[in-house]
Amino acid sequence: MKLVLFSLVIIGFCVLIRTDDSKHPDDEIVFKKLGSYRVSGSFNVKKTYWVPRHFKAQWQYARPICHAYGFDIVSLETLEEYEAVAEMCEKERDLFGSFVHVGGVAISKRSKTDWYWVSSRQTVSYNMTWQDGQPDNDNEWCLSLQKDGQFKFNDISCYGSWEEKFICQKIERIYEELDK
Ligand SMILES: [Ca+2]
Repeated sequence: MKLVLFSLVIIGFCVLIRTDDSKHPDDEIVFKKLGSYRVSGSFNVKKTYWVPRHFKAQWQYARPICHAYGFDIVSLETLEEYEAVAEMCEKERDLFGSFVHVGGVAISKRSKTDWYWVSSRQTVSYNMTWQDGQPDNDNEWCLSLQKDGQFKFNDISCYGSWEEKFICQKIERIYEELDK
């Protein structure tokens, strides 16, 4: 009888530990593939885009999390790519809260007319589609897409911004094309 009780206590303890472990903040984040895009001007490079299914983070943590999973934070290099990704977000609208963070920052804190992508270090070279009244606040130097009607740009705080979904990217070569 004592042995049975002892075994039950041990089993209960193990179950308790397992339960605690599953709530650990380092639990693996599951990403959903948002879609893919063939890089214009290139016939053998495409990008795939990934969004955490259930996890949200402030802007400052998005890139390190992308890196931890073998991705980088998304860069929307051309108007065509922005439009393609905005359309992908639209199709998965329910995945997102009010915003989805992307990897753009202002070049200078004195001016918010020029922006660049942290993962490619390329300047944004097209007319960005901003939500009404954006960019606005002086302490907002990082980019997010705001889901308000369409997914359009809004400048947000890099540190202490809202916890939101974010888009990671992976650049892949299309080997089938290379073999032809
Ligand atoms: Ca803003």
